[in-house]
Amino acid sequence: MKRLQYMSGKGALALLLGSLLSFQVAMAGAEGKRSETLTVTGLVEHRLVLGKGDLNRMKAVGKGSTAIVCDSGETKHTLKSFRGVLLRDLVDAAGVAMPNPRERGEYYVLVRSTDGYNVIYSLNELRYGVAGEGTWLVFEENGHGLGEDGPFVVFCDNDRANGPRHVRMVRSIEVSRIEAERH
Ligand SMILES: Nc1nc2c(c(=O)[nH]1)N[C@H]1C(S)=C(S)[C@@H](COP(=O)(O)O)O[C@H]1N2
Ligand SMILES: [Mo]
Repeated sequence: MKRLQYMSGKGALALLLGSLLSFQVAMAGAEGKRSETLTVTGLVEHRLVLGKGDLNRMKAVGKGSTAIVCDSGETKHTLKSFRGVLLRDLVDAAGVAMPNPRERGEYYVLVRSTDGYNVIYSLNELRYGVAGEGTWLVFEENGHGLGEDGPFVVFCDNDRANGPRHVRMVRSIEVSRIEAERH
């Protein structure tokens, strides 16, 4: 009490700001752990921000091991057992905003990573093609988080060489449309 009385107004303010700041840093640290989220955005009916818990409550499936093969033919990595949801189910959960279904072939899904390695999947192949049955958003490998490849990986199990469309460090998925010229 006495110390506070003797403290200048500025000193007390600094003390207060200092403790507020360390509190905020602590919160940001906790937030950093909690904010491992995936955003589904763009031409959607509901923008989604999903954590692993939300993904687990969707149609999450566990799968066996898959080799990730570069276009050179080299196996870069082997995904051990993994848990994921189909990219198609994620897109359907957000709902594609499509006023004119005749333009369905112009829609695509952009998978964005934090290091700028981005990949598109067309909406039609996800919905009607074989790629759709095997394009996974992976959120667990071998029962654990994905570590530095995470928080999420997307890849297509049905691609002949699945390395090029394998995306590590995924944070967002954007639905878009090519505005093709009409002739
Ligand atoms: N975010 C991100 N994902 C990426 C890449 C990358 O540079 N950044 N490289 C791709 C390439 S060329 C291949 S072959 C595979 C390799 O899988 P790996 O990174 O698990 O070894 O990841 C793909 N995914
Ligand atoms: Mo590659």
